Amino acid sequence: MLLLKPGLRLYKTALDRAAQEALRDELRGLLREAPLFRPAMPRSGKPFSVRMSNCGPFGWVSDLSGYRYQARHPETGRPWPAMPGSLLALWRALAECDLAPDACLINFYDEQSRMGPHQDRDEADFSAPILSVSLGDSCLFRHGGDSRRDPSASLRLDSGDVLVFGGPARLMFHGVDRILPKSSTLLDPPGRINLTLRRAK
Ligand code: MD3
Ligand code: FE
Repeated sequence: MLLLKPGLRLYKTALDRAAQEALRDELRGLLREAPLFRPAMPRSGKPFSVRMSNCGPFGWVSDLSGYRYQARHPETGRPWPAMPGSLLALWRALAECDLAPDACLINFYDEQSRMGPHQDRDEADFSAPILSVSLGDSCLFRHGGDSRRDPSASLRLDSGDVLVFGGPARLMFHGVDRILPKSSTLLDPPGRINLTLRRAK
């Protein structure tokens, strides 16, 4: 484990190749039940370059009316599929939190996708950490401080890496500057999947 700064822990290759393949295969089935959708920015309606889905009791969605957690897929109207047991086990092993996660956002990035700097503050309680799992192509991840103006640093995240953001890192600004195309053979079609386990409610 690498402590990058207070509250920000990096577990390099927490998932080995076999565990990455097993999770990939589980996600394939899950995304048939809850297909990726393309969210839009509140007010402007500008589409995200990332596509999303969720699993667990609640899912994060964004549309013209705002950001929120809700229990159903915005396009199918069905409840989100259950969170895979392997993800719950990862949370129990690494999150250092007694509460279970009740939401898992699934982001899919193609070669062109980005995520601009933002804070995650739609959760009811910031005492629980957020745990992120990277699969597929590597990315350059940017993390800063609690203000948009604070200096930031860039970090390469590779398939199988897990990051835990808690305590003083829970409200830091972060984003994805770019995907490194063809850096992994895990996913077909190629791209990057990021899973973020959260305590939403
Ligand atoms: C730091 N996702 O879904 S994961 C997001 O790679 C998001 O898809 C990025 O930012 C991705 O909201 C980054 C790392 C991450 C996730 C949540 C955080 C970092 C965080 C919440 C608080 C602080
Ligand atoms: Fe985020």
